[in-house]
Amino acid sequence: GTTPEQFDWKRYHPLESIYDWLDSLAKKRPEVVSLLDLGSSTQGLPIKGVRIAFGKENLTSVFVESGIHAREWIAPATATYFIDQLLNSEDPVVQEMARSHNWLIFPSVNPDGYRYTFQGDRMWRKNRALFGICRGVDLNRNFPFHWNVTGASGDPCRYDYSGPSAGSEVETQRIVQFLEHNVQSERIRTFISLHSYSQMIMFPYGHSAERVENYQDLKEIGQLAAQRIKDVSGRIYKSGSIYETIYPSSGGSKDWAHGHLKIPITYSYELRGPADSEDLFILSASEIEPTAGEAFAALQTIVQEAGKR
Ligand code: ING
Ligand code: ZN
Repeated sequence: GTTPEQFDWKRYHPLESIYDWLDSLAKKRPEVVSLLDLGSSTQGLPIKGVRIAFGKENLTSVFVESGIHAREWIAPATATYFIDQLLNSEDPVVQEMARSHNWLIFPSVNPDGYRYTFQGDRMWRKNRALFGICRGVDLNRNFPFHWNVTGASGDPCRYDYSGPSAGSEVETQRIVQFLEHNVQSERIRTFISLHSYSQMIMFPYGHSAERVENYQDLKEIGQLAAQRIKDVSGRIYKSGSIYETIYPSSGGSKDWAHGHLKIPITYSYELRGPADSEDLFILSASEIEPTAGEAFAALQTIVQEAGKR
């Protein structure tokens, strides 16, 4: 592992290094950064994040959930990059954005799975809950909103197992409880989840073709965010609803955040995968900075545009 001083975006870091880095930020800048812990995972690991608040009152908050799928290593790397930019960027536009919102950022909401990709199977996706001879619930199929209606499996041996019941998993419950308790008090208006790979910026729903009430806004903001990425790096990201852009899938965190919690601005990123490789989840570490950089540029667009509507 690395010490917090050595933490960087030139390699992928194991869970302990990410958590040590979060701890150190809260210690170094206690007036701005507070450490959050959603509680323990199935296997007893903490689900840590940070709250970044520069002190102004009555701001709205942006919530970032990352690493729900263990093998998508670029997601926690990107979430930590967001944290670093918000705290340390010298760009006045970024500083202004950082100070005009509060930020709740959780780099690895599936810590058991993430740890297992470093110690056991690099291609593990789900959590590590045990079901007879197989393990793991796909936490992005487990949220209690139109649960298990499409694009999810009832078989614990499959990669998209939705779980024994809606919201059955400890990790899902931790996220649900935190958001239910804090959505009003923190004025959470924006919810972002980070995945890989496919180069997409998607909004709800995944469970059906039904259009959300602010479909037009989400579509336009998504297109502007994709255009921003094209301007920054030349990469082409597609934008649209989950259902129409990637595939039908139910029980995702974002369907719940929008449909149940009524958080208006909700996006999932599918970040970069390698151009050609057998394993599209294995993105070279040299691509962390460009991938996270373009994602952060798109986040600026989302936050700015959301503020206008
Ligand atoms: N893709 C996502 C998945 O869970 C997705 C797509 C995102 C579905 C958000 C629903 C909500 O399958 C990957 N690559 O994980
Ligand atoms: Zn994913």
